[in-house]
Amino acid sequence: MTPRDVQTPVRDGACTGVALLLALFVAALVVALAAGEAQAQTAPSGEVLAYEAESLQETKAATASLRAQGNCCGISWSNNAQLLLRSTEVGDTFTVGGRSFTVQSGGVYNFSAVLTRGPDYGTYQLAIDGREIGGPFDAYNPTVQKTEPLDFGKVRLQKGSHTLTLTITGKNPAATNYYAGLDVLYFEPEGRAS
Ligand SMILES: [Ca+2]
Repeated sequence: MTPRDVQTPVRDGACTGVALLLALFVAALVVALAAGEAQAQTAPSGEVLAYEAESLQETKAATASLRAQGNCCGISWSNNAQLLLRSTEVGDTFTVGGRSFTVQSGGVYNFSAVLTRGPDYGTYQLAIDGREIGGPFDAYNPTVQKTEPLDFGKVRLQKGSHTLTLTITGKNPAATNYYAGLDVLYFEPEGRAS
């Protein structure tokens, strides 16, 4: 018996087999593409992490009134709210984060934040995991306004949970109080190029 003799009677079966293999190949391709998409979505590289300040949990009791404040005063915040500290004196502080502020991939991040300025806003210092980052920020402005993302510099974050602390350090002479308002925090993974 030659190979050709064998092929002829099983042609239908061979066709079915080829169709089955093709179907399996297509299915595998779809799965591979889907997996590729999932990886792209979760890849930390180049992905900016954003945390709404008003969604961060208090991990150390604030020394003044701390609450989420909805849009007001002509301002529309990210997620329609900001985290407002109604401080009345230097030294007021709060710490937020913990499980509500975690990163999945350790590394160096460029930290920037959208903050609120106003006539009754003071000057404050931010710290991440207890370490001061950037200089004191004077949040005084004659009218209430939302800033562009302000650059606070680089911070190394290990995989896991972290904290953000705000401490009132003073106020502009023109400011009528020591309030502080945070809208949203951004952490951009530092590029590996260069
Ligand atoms: Ca917000």
